[in-house]
Amino acid sequence: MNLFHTADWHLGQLLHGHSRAFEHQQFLTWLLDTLEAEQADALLICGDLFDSANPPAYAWQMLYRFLADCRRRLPNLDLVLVGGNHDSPAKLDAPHSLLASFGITVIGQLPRGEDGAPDWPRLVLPLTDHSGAVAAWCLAMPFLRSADLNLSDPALDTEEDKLIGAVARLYQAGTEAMIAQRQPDQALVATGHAYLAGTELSELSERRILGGNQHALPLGRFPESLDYLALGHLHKAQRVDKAGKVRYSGSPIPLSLAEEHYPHQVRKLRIEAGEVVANDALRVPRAVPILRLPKTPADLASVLTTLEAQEWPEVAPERQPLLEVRVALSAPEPRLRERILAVLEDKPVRLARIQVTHPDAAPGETLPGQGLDQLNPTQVFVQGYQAQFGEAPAEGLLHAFDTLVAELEEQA
Ligand SMILES: [Mn+2]
Repeated sequence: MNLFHTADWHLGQLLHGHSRAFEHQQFLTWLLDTLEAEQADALLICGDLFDSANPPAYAWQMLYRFLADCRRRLPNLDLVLVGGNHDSPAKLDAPHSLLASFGITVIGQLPRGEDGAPDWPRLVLPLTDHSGAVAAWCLAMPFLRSADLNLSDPALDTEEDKLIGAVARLYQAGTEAMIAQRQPDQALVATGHAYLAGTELSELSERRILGGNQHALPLGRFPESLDYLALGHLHKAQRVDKAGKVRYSGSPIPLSLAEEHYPHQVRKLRIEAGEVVANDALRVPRAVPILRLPKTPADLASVLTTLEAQEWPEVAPERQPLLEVRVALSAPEPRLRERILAVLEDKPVRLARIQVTHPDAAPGETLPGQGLDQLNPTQVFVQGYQAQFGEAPAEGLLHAFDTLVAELEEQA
């Protein structure tokens, strides 16, 4: 069977105020064509379908249209969607019985039965090949919040970390539930949306989860009998173990400017006679370029010259590159944004972010023994200014700052 693994779509995302709807639609169109061309038998989407718990209506429409198109064009495709830390578990779950009637599995949140035990029949699914035979079993595990884990269970008292212990036990029990049903020559697959120890985080776009990095899940706590663990959460595609049986597919589009250089991909696995015999990356075509100019931060005058000299191909607004401008400032430049926007006016490019660096900045100066809670706003302002520009703020600026603070305090 041909099994596809993707995650972290983040439908509905805005990147510094710019809609990603066009890029997402291009990806979904490509994915649907690819699934059809590659004769996919199963698709696992491992969390963070949406960027927020309350996504805009168009993002829901995109997802549902994709699912409907999948059903129409690939009637036998097994579709498994699990929630991530960005998704609202309840909202993702709301249509689950409707979607189940179309053969689509959605698990927003770990389902439990009336006795409090995990609802294994919902969580453990057969995946079928083109002939309709079961080729693999899938444990459809969503992102696990501490509320989903029975942390008061005395069995966890022996664990060094209760969160890690509870997650490990769930995977163990789920894998046992799969093994109980497995026939010879059927593979064992699981999904997850989690942060595994020893993996590479991206700048700015992944929220810390499950109590933070101290709860990073060790690879060794996942059942060894799994043939593949399809993960979501990290946006950079990466394998976690040496053999490549545990992988993050990564996001299909860059979700921050810093992810521009990632090899955005979906994974395609070939499973034969209960074994993963091939596991390949299929690169997602980039619909919109991200440009970071200049390559290294320069002073404003030369940045403006660089931008002026740049040739921008004429394209429709939604295809225009997203631009990060990198400026090195040695003095305050209050009209920075206006001056950059003036050069870019009428050009087919979208300004996403201005990254300012201060080459003359003194290395982080905070007074010894003083935390933020021991300083008043003016002291913080003066220190921040000094750290950035190497001198005290001018009298007039300081006065303006004090006036602002006074106004705010009055309002409060
Ligand atoms: Mn994510």
